[in-house]
Amino acid sequence: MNRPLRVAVTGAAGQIGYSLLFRIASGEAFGAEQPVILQLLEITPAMKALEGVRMELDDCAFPLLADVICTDDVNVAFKDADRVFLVGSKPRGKGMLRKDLILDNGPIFTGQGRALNDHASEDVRIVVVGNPCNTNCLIAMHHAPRIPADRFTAMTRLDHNRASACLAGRAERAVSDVSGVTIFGNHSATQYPDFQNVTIAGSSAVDAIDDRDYLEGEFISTVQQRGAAIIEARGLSSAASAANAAIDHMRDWEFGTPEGSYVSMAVVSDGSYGVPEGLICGFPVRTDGEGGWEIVKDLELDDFAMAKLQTTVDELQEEKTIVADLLS
Ligand code: NAX
Repeated sequence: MNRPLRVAVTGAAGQIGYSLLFRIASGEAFGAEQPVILQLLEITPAMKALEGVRMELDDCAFPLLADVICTDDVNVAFKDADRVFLVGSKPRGKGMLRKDLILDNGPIFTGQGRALNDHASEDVRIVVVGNPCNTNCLIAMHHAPRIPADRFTAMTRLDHNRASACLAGRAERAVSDVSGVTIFGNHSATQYPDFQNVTIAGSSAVDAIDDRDYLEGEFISTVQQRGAAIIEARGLSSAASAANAAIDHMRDWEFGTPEGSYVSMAVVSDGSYGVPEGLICGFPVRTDGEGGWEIVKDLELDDFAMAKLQTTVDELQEEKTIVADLLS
């Protein structure tokens, strides 16, 4: 057996946490041979609920779960952390725009960035889920100068999975037939789900679906608005699907994307596709299974796609301006 990985999860007593922890403990993110120690962070008033979650984890008797640490101290939660899911923050409520959250949630990531800087392991890998996840990731990264920028990522995988399911449904094919989806930009209603480089069962999605108006209109808006549609239907934001996407994100980072394929991750921009350097932006990303990743740079984006990309990048810049005080 390998040395246990220390996996920190913030907001562990929340609804995403409740779907996420059990799947990490069962080996779905880091493999069936990899023991884990869960280091769970909550705010003090939620510690009792977190204790209940720990009891349920105990009751599963997961063979890979070496220990569970529950704490309201960020320095304890991030001590020697190898993998980190930053989920804890306030979710978007009904009728609330994601952007309204920025001023509430941004400061959480200042403190957590510093604690990661001080305590996380050398090979730490971080995914930010809590919204607005791109900008929260930027804030955490800024406050953790010891940690290489490529260790910080934000989650656009839920949008990626939504887009894949949507295209498969429209083409009346299996989701496994769909490849080459990318969510460009911000995890928000401005994101650009690229369909131009998608293939469905080996054919271009544009040919397979043969309805450009649908692809440029309803497809994009359905993916962009899916989070709001879930809130409208459930009265709560996406939870099980978000946890599933977080598992997908970390698993693909851990084990590598298959030869020739890529997934959607928000990572620090190196200027690819004209996105200003330093922004945390959704890109097509290939991972090497050793912790490394690269942005796939050769996708063809026409004028329509580039205009959509510009809109979402403008929003990321705007969010960066809103949190300028937290980045100084
Ligand atoms: P919940 O309100 O159910 O859980 C959040 C938990 O975080 C709570 O238990 C709360 O006590 C805890 N928390 C708050 N501040 C904290 C802090 N400073 N340190 C540690 N814990 C803290 O929300 P949930 O539905 O689990 O959503 C969590 C976050 O994920 C929200 O910001 C939500 O908007 C975001 N989402 C992101 C998605 C993505 O694709 N990137 C999709 C799903 C989700 O909307």
